Amino acid sequence: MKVEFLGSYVKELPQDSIKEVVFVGRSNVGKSSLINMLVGKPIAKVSKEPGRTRAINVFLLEDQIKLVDVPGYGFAKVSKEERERWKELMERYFNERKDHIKCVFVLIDSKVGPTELDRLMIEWLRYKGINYLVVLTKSDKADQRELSESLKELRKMGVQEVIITSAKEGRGKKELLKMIMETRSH
Ligand SMILES: Nc1nc2c(ncn2[C@@H]2O[C@H](COP(=O)(O)OP(=O)(O)OP(=O)(O)O)[C@@H](O)[C@H]2O)c(=O)[nH]1
Ligand SMILES: [Mg+2]
Repeated sequence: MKVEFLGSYVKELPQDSIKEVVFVGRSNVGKSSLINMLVGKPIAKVSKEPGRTRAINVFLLEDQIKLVDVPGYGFAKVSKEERERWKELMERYFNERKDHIKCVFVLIDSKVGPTELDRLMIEWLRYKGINYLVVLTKSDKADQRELSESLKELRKMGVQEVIITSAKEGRGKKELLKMIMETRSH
């Protein structure tokens, strides 16, 4: 799979009109790992400590669609200023890139289930009218009961369609890639 690093953005945002899909979610939920699993190489930095990714990192897949890795939310040890900066960057990103964003993948830990911040994220995307899809991560770490519980919680929030993934085991790769590649031409 052809993949290319296009850049890291902390202030200025991309100006092109290439379609993109975005990976959002709690810090440490597995955004960068999932991108690496999908493209088959360690192109996005995976951190041992949460809250490391401070910039928006952009990758171009097959010369056609961009994968966007954004900084995670909900990391307790982040200062108030940092949180404000994150919020400002995200709002600007979604406002400026709205027309180019084909889908936002909202990553949620299979074992933990949706947190309050995930709820807010989904509410906000609905309010903005941005297309999104919930992706459960790290399924290898959750047992059947935990997985069902997470799915139940999501259904309560009105989320019916979910893709279950594990970056470690490659679960969900085909399904998600198919979705991304189908997205590119619309
Ligand atoms: N067991 C298991 N561990 C995973 C999986 N995906 C990610 N991890 C681990 O979870 C930790 C965080 O992964 P990242 O991919 O850096 O998470 P992130 O969401 O990009 O984190 P930030 O950039 O800090 O927001 C790392 O230690 C990964 O090795 C998975 O599918 N299974
Ligand atoms: Mg990351």
